[in-house]
Amino acid sequence: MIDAEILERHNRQREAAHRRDLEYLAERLARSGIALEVVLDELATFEVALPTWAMAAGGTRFGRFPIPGEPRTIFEKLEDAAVIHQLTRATPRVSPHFPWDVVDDWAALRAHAEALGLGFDAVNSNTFQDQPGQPHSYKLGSLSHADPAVRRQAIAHNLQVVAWGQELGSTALTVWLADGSNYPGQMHLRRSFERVQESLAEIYAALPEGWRMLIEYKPYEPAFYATVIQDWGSALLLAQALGERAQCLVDLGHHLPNTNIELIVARLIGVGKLGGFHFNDAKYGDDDLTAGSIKPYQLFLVFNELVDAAREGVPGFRPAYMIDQSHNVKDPIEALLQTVDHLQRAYARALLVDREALSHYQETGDVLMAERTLRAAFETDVGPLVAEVRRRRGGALDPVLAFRESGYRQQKARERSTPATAQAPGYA
Ligand code: LRH
Ligand code: MN
Ligand code: MN
Repeated sequence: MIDAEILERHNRQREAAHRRDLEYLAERLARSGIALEVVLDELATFEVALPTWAMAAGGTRFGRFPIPGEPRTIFEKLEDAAVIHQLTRATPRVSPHFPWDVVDDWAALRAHAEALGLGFDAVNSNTFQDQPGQPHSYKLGSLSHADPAVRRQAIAHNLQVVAWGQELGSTALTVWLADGSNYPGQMHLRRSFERVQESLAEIYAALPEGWRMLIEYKPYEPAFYATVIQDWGSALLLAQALGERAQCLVDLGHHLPNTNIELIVARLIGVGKLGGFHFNDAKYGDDDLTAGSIKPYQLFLVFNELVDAAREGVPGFRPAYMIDQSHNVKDPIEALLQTVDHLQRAYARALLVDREALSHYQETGDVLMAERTLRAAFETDVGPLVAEVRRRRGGALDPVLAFRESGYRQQKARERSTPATAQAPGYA
């Protein structure tokens, strides 16, 4: 991890300016009747899980550009995750993806994570690629496949992933399926959905006590004509058919352009089926860009729904916050540090919304003032709030700069000299 002295020096150099910025913000908030300490306390509760598959340089189907010092194993990915947690104090868990993450010694991995102060979030299964030595191919589907033998193999893999998750203390299984068809006629549209439901029911029935199943939808890719779990409606039907412990996972990149994602979030909260998020951002499709980099207002509006539900105390509301990104051109650690900051800013802004006023304007039909209430929160510079929460918890005032000052990547480039094998969607 990063030398404590480097981190202290980083914070010391910025402390005076930070204090002035924070005092100014505190004064501004006080004028609107908002107590700084209350917001800071709520902001400090925000945690988001890091995906193991985003720790090394990602790629597209056209190529991948490895960077020196990227992690090669789940052990090394945890080391990098620990640095992100050290600087942000907001990422205490990692979400593994199997079999991309290869583990021979579970006790050693558990001990390694514990020594680094990390735990594990939802485990992800992968039936969208064939694995060496497996008897059946997923080319034409997995849990939806017409051949029961393929479905059995895919179910067995999911059960295996749950067993591995138990080794790590995880309590959720995320299922995303590439199942679908590229051409009309290729797949029976109704039957394929029924088969997914039956297969998921077998996995659901075998979930250990206290586990949740998170069902992730996506409109297209790699199935370009029809995807079996293509939208939140399909995911919701499955979650409702399976039972209370099955919920929907919203990956922000898994919507067609202009979809109102905050409305979907509100609908899912309304029926107790918002299971969690894969945070990222997109301009066109499943772009897996840094959360908040393209549509920061949308991210804020999503958090606005989350804060609204939390304030109201909606029963059973406890979405799992996770990141799902691919870092093709940024250093993955820096991109993730930036992502966590963006997420915290969106959350902080949502915490500043004057909900009483908003509700009044909604009830009285004052459209302009209702919108203005949201924008007032969105336009507040919450940088000092987010920095202060990090500082109080022992993190960095400016995580990206602290990371650069530490020379961590250069040191890893010396230590991790053999290249990593790429494991992420999109390329061989
Ligand atoms: C599919 C997806 C899903 C996978 C991950 C690698 O596009 O979002 O979450 O598990 O990418
Ligand atoms: Mn995802
Ligand atoms: Mn995706």
